[in-house]
Amino acid sequence: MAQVRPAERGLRRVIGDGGTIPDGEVEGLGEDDFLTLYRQLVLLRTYDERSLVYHRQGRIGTYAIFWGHEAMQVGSAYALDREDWIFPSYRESAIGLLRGMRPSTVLSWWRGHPAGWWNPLDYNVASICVPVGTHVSHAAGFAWGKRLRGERTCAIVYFGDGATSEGSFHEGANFAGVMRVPLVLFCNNNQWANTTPVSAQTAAETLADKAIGYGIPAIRVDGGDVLAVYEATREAVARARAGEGPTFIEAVTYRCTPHATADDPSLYIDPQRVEEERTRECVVRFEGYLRRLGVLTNEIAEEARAEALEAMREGIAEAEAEPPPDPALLFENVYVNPPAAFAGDLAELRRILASPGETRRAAS
Ligand SMILES: Cc1ncc(C[n+]2csc(CCOP(=O)(O)OP(=O)(O)O)c2C)c(N)n1
Ligand SMILES: [Mg+2]
Repeated sequence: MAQVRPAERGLRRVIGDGGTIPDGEVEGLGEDDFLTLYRQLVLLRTYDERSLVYHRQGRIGTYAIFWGHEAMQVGSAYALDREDWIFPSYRESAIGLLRGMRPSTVLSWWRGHPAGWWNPLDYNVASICVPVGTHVSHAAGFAWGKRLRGERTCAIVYFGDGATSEGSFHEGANFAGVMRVPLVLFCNNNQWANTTPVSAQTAAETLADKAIGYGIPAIRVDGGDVLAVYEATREAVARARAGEGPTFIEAVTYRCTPHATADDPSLYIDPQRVEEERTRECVVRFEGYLRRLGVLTNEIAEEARAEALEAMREGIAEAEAEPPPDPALLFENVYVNPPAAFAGDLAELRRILASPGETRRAAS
């Protein structure tokens, strides 16, 4: 019977604190892996910090900040093979960068521009899912299909603590459990769903407990520890490939930023808690680990940051150089035989876009 093993009720961790908690090791990881993980963390961190600036400069739209979530994304993605599939939520919007996607593509997505749509087959990364939790059942069905075809591929689906209250999460998890689907259910428990704390989200002791009801084994891990996340996901992937079915990973962290750029958490979050949590953020923790090992030098750290900044400069320039999209896109690919009214609506939209002053007058 599936269970959260007693040892898993606490959080797995590998990275110590440089003091009383000693550093652990992950079997099979060498210096090159460490530096790749480090560069990936810095790339995502830089993506996130620059995106906040671009938002404030009016260059991208509303943006879901993932500062502090990088270790969960990098550590888990590193445990996958290139052919494995990733189903991201809006919180993992830039995870495609770890598969070679250009920053301009993701920035275009946040600009609401069609250049931000990609062909999932190019990266084995599905579209970013904005509805909370609906992609859990998509991922379960997809991974089941892979199994039916006899492929060794597995899939990972990312979702938050709030998503575990959604019907589609439960449908997907139940289906995955019953059909022994090769799926990793990766829950980013950042302890907030918009303004709702996890204490008001569920009466369950842990989110991992929810998996047990579906016969899915669960692992609880420190979400700020990139190595512990990697190790947990590697185990889950091995189970999936061995035909043992899905695993639920509850990665626990704390959201130190607004939910998104449209949110003001000062209305509902204790700022002192946030300050404390920020001192334990995931990039600095991994840096400490690497420095204690003697693997990271100032030069490598500066080079990684400079490369990531350059990629972002190029990315925003490329995204802004895209010509405006054709408004006809709003009407295309919806119906095989579009209703007659669409033609008139599109003409009206073109007229409004051609004279924005008139739109403002009409709206006021
Ligand atoms: C089906 C659905 N309901 C509500 C929303 C509005 N909404 C967007 S994000 C969010 C909170 C989700 O929290 P969580 O699942 O913990 O993920 P996090 O944002 O913390 O990563 C809500 C309610 C939505 N996008 N989709
Ligand atoms: Mg959350």
